[in-house]
Amino acid sequence: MFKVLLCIPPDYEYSYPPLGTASLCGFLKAKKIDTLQMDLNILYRKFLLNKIEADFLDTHQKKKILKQILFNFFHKKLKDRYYSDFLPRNTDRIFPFLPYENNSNSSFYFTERLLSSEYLFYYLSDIKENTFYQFYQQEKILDFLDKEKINLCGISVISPSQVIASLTLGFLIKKNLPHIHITFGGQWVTLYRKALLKRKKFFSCFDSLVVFEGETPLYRLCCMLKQKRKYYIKNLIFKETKEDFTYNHTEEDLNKLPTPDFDGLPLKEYDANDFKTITLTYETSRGCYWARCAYCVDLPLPKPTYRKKAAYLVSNDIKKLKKKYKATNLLFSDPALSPRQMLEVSKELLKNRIKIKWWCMARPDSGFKYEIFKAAFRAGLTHINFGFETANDRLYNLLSKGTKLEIVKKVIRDCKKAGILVDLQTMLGLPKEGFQEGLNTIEFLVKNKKYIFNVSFNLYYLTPQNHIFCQPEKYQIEYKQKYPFSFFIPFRNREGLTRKEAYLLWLLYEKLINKEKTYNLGPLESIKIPNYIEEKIIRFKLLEESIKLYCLFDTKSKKFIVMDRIRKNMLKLLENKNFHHLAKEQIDFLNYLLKEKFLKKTPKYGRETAL
Ligand code: B12
Ligand code: SF4
Repeated sequence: MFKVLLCIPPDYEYSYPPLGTASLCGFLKAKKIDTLQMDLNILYRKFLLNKIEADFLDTHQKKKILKQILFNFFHKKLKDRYYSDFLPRNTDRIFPFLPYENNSNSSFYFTERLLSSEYLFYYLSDIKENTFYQFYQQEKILDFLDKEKINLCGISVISPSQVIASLTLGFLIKKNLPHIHITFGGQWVTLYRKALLKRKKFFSCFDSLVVFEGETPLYRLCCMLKQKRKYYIKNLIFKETKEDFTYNHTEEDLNKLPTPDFDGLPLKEYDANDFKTITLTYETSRGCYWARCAYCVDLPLPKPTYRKKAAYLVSNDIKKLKKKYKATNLLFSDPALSPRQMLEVSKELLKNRIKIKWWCMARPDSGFKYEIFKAAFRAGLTHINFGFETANDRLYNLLSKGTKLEIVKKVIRDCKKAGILVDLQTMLGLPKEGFQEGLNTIEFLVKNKKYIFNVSFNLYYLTPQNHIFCQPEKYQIEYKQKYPFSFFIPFRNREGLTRKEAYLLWLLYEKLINKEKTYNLGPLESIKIPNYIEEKIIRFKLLEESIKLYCLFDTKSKKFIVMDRIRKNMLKLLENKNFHHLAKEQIDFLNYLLKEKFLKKTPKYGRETAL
């Protein structure tokens, strides 16, 4: 019997089950192909969690601090390894400005550099240094593949942070179980298909690549392997293939796609889920009905055709997902849910009395009316993440956003009025954005704060294959892509804000919005560390190195805070008499404590009490 294993390699985000392999799994199973699915990303996190020595912390708490521990570990250790230069450092002039906190061996930074270095293959098979290799060995992944008699192993590479782990796995399987066909697919493979075609050496980690959408090509690949012969399949690249399928690839008819199949994924272990919630990822459309924003990061050129699934089919799928997986929540991963689709899907959910909570991403489009939001709210829509970006009509025009500030205002008010939370994705440092325009954005956000639940800021970063990347002259930017696999491309905004100015504006917003918190702290003479707060040590061991982190642990509430290098200051700080004499780092730390609710406000006296 022909058997397929689809895996999600580390390192990726842990909040939601990714939809790519689930969609492929549903498709292959509907075609009677025996298919298994495995989330190695979640397993790798467990592998790392086991390296934390702190018996006073439970798994949930360890998960919460893993990122910070890894950050510290990679920041302080591994300074004299052969790959140390590829690890991002805080002193680097590029890394601190990237919108990712990951500074480890899965960071975008490390990935793009290692991929272009002579050490790549050495690292891939370096059991002493490659933590992914160590993980696969500990998990006995080869034994599993062998025991399950897998014929085709599909690796889903969504993000650059999964690339080194994917290549390591591919290399390992090809060396030890060469009869297994390995194929890589996913957004990363598609984005870098031209660069991959030039790296024939990489084919020692896989046999084929599937670019663009994967359902039909993967099924055809299974048929081809079963027949033991080779023929031309659209979207499928072998070592000898020359075509990159940019203008000649298949796209699926969404109405013909079966319900995604999440079997095999550890649904309870994704961070958006707990013992009461099961959140799944689901799409009602592919491509974007607008598809024109110059900075678009989600859908690189060439843009996929916009296709939506009929609302009654969406509702059938959701009914099945509720029944099979006890799904309580859904993330609609459509890059931008259209007003019409939102309304039609909501009507179907209401008609069929399907109770589920969902959230989605959308553009502030004039088509969104209060009535649509109201229907969607009744159908379970809890919040919308809007691509807001800026509060300037000039920039909306320049970037082909197809909206106006007046429309944005109305959309967010209607949304809030209907009971749906408004989340605004905002960018500062856009091409040609002036300082006054940045201020306008901040002013808009502050003035409209009662309608806005959350603002997510980004300093604009240049990514491959969008209109800004393809027309640097028009957008007055300068860049040089040093590494063929880079995702963030350092650039100069010739006519716009510098990174520093953009960052300053962001800080200004934080100060204005957190005004009370920042300035009303008052004297701190009353703060004493209560005796139930204990100082504890967390140890983390990896690659024969170890680090110690200090933490304050509240033995009553079981809350803790990792302090590390600010430990000494912290102790002094809590005894300090006057807040206004504190150094900036200390103020930041205090604000952090406030944010994390380690300090509770007592408004009556305008003072803070510890924990
Ligand atoms: C929803 C979404 C999210 C959600 C949920 C993610 C999740 N767990 O599901 C949230 C908001 C949490 C998120 C977060 C991030 N995301 Co995101 N996200 C998306 C988005 C919009 C949709 C993903 C989706 O569900 N697609 C639907 C599925 C069915 O499509 P698919 O995964 O592409 O799979 C198809 C094909 O690629 C292929 N395929 C996939 N795997 C395989 C495997 C094999 C073997 C084969 C043959 C084929 C194949 O077949 C599938 C079916 O056709 C995409 C953009 C997009 N349009 O896809 C970005 C995208 C995946 N995200 C991206 C990024 C960078 C991030 C972040 C890192 C961003 C950030 N600022 O932090 C974080 C992750 C944080 C982290 N620590 O890693 C990038 C990845 C970059 C790249 N191409 O290299 C994308 C592509 C957008 C982009 N271009 O920037 N994201
Ligand atoms: S609305 Fe979103 S997905 Fe559509 S083009 Fe604009 S940025 Fe891209």
